[in-house]
Order: sequence, then structure tokens, then C-alpha cells
Amino acid sequence: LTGLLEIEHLWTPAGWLSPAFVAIGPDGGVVRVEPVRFREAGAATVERVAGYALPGMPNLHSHAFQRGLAGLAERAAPGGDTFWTWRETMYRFVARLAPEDVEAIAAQLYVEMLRAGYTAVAEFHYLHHDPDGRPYAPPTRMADHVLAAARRAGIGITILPALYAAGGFGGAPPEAGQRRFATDAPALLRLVEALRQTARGDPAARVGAAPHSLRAAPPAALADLLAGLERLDATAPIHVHVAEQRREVEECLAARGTPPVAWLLDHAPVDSRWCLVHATHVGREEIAGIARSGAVAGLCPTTEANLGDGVGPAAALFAAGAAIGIGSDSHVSVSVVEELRWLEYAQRLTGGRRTVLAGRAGGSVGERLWAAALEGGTRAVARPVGAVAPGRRADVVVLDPGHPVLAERAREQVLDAFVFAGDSTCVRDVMVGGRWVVRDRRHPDEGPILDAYRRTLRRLA
Ligand code: NGQ
Ligand code: ZN
Repeated sequence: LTGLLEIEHLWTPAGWLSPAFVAIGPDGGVVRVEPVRFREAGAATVERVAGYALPGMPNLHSHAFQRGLAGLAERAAPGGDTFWTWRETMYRFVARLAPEDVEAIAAQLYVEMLRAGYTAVAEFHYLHHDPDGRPYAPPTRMADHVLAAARRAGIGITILPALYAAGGFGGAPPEAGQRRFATDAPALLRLVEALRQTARGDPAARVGAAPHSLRAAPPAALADLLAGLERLDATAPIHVHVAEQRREVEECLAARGTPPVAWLLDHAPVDSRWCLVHATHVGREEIAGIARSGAVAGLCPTTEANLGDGVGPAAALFAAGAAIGIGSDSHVSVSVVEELRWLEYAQRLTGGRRTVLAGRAGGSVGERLWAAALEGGTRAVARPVGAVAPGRRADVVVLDPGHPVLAERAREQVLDAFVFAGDSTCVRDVMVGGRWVVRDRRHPDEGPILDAYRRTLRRLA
């Protein structure tokens, strides 16, 4: 036993526990949770934690390098601005990034994620090669820098090397702006295998894989990837961008005869290992299919708003019993509160009703959203997180009871106050794997990490 916490208020999906005694093992996992101080922990020193503790939130979709572009793509383009013109801007940005730049940007981003209440991230990683499209030596070099950033910040990471075998539904090779991403299934599987060696034995890291999208992964390449992954790790998480933009839905219909989610459900063994990122433009049948499959719908409300994707069908997904989780994707915003709030607000704005995602009468929207995003997010990162419970990682976010937004609220009102009236400044302390990584809103390495980030941005400017 390495530690015993006496937490003033601990939230579990079954309700609040006040106080909660939490024993943490030497590997950073939770060993025991009880409402009273238990005997065999008598010798351990007890650390008192005042405030409201929540299980840390998984961020199920991240392209870390894109944080360096946040706020730089908001000037009107001459011919009109869409997802596709934003993508050109993003490609120009990515063309200049060295592995050290990516590490500097990712480390700063991950510190900000921790401060916002994210304790795990699924990194959808497709920036594989040098600016000319040549593999680095070793080919894991870029991914190694992403993993180093996560380690430096202290966030749990699930890295998903992405297959990018075509430039579009026609199957043509990746275009010039995509050459740093281009891979075939065998090369991608070698990358997955090498990263699995790196992550072996590290409870803070996991490796999966990602066909980037149906556009970028033609059927044969997708099949090769899935067969190879099955041999390496039959439980590995599999993420894919799907049905984000209307244009890609139309192109999929034209090329394959069905819309993207329907195609995937018909042609791939979609199950609870899968995370369908965006799943914005989907019909009733597809939503029912997602729910039946056990796949997680990976919703990224602030990026989907920023890119003009459309409103994800959160209410219909909830009603169908589908799993959902949240991601900050392009990181135009890095805020758990904002993702959850906009999930609900988009439903209110389009439906003309309030408390849409609350579930049962009298239910709290904030609590329902936190619980759902924990469950889906945990499935998507495929690590034992998402609850302060025996067998799970000790990933804990503590809200400050002295914050004005939480002042004089009953514990049952805390999650609604945080999600609808609060922001990341409500988060006071963050623990990942039994180790405090944020205390009093400060990360021990935040100074040097920010300096390195500034140097990178200055060089890129
Ligand atoms: C990405 N991002 O891979 O970073 C994508 C844009 C694409 C989002 N889809 C590129 N939000 O989808 O082709
Ligand atoms: Zn994405």
C-alpha cells in the first residue's frame, strides 16, 4: 500500500460518498474504497483531500499537434471557408513540424488537459513521416515524441497509429499535403508492434490502431489492418473518423452504395473495441446499429462546431442506449466543461427543449453526462480508468469547494454547477495513477513546458 486518501466527498455513478477512504497500491491502482477508515490501513499515513472528487475524464480523441493552430484559422477565406479549407490550413501547418515541435506542443496540451480534468487521452496519431514523406529512423520517432510528452505531463495515453492509404473514396494515393501520413497496412502494423514493445508493462500507456477514415482506408487495406491487429492484440482499441461531414457521406454513398456508418457496420467486425469518432450524420438504423455493436460514439462538440460539421445526434444515441464519450480533437478548446455543456446545448438549440440529456425525470444533466462520458471514454481508451474503484487506476479530479460557482451548493448540485456555470478553474487538484500531477492548479513542470511550447511557436510563426 502506498497511500490512503480520506476524501471529503467522492462522486460515484451510484451517488456521493462523504467521506471516502481510498487505498492506493504501489502500482498506482485503487485497492479499496470504503466509507470508514479500515483497519489494515491503520499504519499508512492518511492524506486528507478536501472538496469534491470525481473520477478523471478520458479524452477519447486528440490530434495533439493541432493545438498549435488553435485560434489561427478564424479569418474569413476569400472563397468561403469550410471543413475542407480548414483542412488545407492544417496541412500547411503540419508540413513544418519536427518531432521535437510535436513533443513541445503535445506536452503543453497535455498539461492543459490535466488542468481541465482530463486524466487520459486517446491520441489518434497519423503524422508518421518527415516533411518529404520518408519514414523517420526509427519509424516510431514521431510517436515516441508523443509518448514522451504524455510521460512528461503525467497523463495516461492510448496511442492509435492511423492507417492512411488513400487520398479519398476513389482510392487514389494520398495527395501531396498528406504524404507525411501515408502508410499501408503492413507498415502501420510494424509501427503498432514496435510501440507495443515500448508500452509493455507501463500501466499509463496502451496501443491500438486507427483506420483514419473510410476515405483514407480502402476496403482491402482496412481488412489487412484488422486481420493483422487481431494477431497482435485481439482486444486492442480501434478508432475511426466517420460521418463527420455531409460531403463524405455523399461520397461514400456514391462509391459504396451505403452511408459510412452503415457500411462499417456491414463490412467490419464493429464491437466494443471500436470508437466511431464524430458519427454526426447518421440515421435511425445506424444509431441502433451502433448501440447494438457496443461501439462508442466519439463526440467532439467544440471541434464539430468549429469546423461546421453539424450537430451530433446525442439525444438519439442516449435513447438507443449507445455508449458516448468526449474528445477535444483539434483542441480549439481544451475543457471538459465545454465539451459536455455543448453536447447538451446543441440539443437544446436544435430541439427547443431543456435538460435534454438528463434521462429520467429529476435526473441531473451534469451527472448523467459525466457518467456517460466516463463509461464511453474508458471503453475507448481501453485502460482500467473511469471510476475510483478497486482494480482501476487512481485517476482523480478534485473540484475546489471554495470556488464561487460551487459555494453553498449541496453535493448533489456540484456537477451541474461545474458543467453549466463553471470552467476549468474549478479544478484544484488532479491525480493520475496515484500521483498528484496538478496541485493547487499548478503542474510541477509547467514553467519549462510552456517555455518549450513558446520556443516552438516562435520558430513556426
Ligand atoms: C484529422 N480532423 O485527421 O485531423 C481530421 C481532418 C480529415 C477532423 N476530422 C482531416 N476533425 O478528416 O481528412
Ligand atoms: Zn479527428
